[in-house]
Amino acid sequence: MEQAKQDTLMIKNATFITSAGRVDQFLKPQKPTVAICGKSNVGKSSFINMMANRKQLAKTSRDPGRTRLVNYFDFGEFVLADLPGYGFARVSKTEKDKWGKLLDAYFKDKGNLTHALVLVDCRHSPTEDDKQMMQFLHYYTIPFTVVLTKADKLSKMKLKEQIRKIAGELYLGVENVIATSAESGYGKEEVLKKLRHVIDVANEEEYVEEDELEEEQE
Ligand SMILES: Nc1nc2c(ncn2[C@@H]2O[C@H](COP(=O)(O)OP(=O)(O)OP(=O)(O)O)[C@@H](O)[C@H]2O)c(=O)[nH]1
Ligand SMILES: [Mg+2]
Repeated sequence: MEQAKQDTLMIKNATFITSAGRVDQFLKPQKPTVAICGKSNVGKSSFINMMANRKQLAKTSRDPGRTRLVNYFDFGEFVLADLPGYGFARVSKTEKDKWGKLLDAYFKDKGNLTHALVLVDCRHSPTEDDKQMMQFLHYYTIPFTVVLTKADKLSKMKLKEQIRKIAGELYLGVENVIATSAESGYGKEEVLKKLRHVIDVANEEEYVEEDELEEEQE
């Protein structure tokens, strides 16, 4: 009998794989890959640590713009790619262009990239950079979910209001916006459920492609 499908994802032993600072260093993971994107200092590394249940898997800092590489992590059923943060005012134009090119190249050759989580601070409206990021994802047809960070900074009431407001500003339904807190672990379950679904869909698509290939060969 077929085993009942789990409705949530279990993350047991998340480990760091490698960093890539150049296009020729990008990995081509066999597993479904989930990219984490967001402004510098929004809480990407903290979010990754929360999901992994490890304090220091991804380096966090008070000094924004630290992560300038694509950092890959093995999360068991999927690979997580931590993308360099954008929108940091204090970096030079050349540096910004470099990041833009790196991100562009990353999405263009998307391989097994099946979903992106775009992190946005729950206290603020999405910036122009955030919106551009989402246009990028639309352009490369990469489905995404908006993950609001630092939910512990707002009251329950205010948070609910912000979820509606931010979803509206991005023309998204509220079901595509998940509020989280790396401090308290709030929202982690909801993200795990979303990822469970995303990974199941990616794996099913892969089976379909394999079946089609077999039919062609017959
Ligand atoms: N209160 C609160 N603070 C948070 C949360 N998540 C992150 N922070 C803080 O926000 C700051 C930035 O967090 P990081 O996780 O390093 O952010 P990042 O997006 O990885 O930053 P870069 O890699 O520099 O782009 C740190 O001081 C964190 O402690 C959260 O859920 N709640
Ligand atoms: Mg970081």
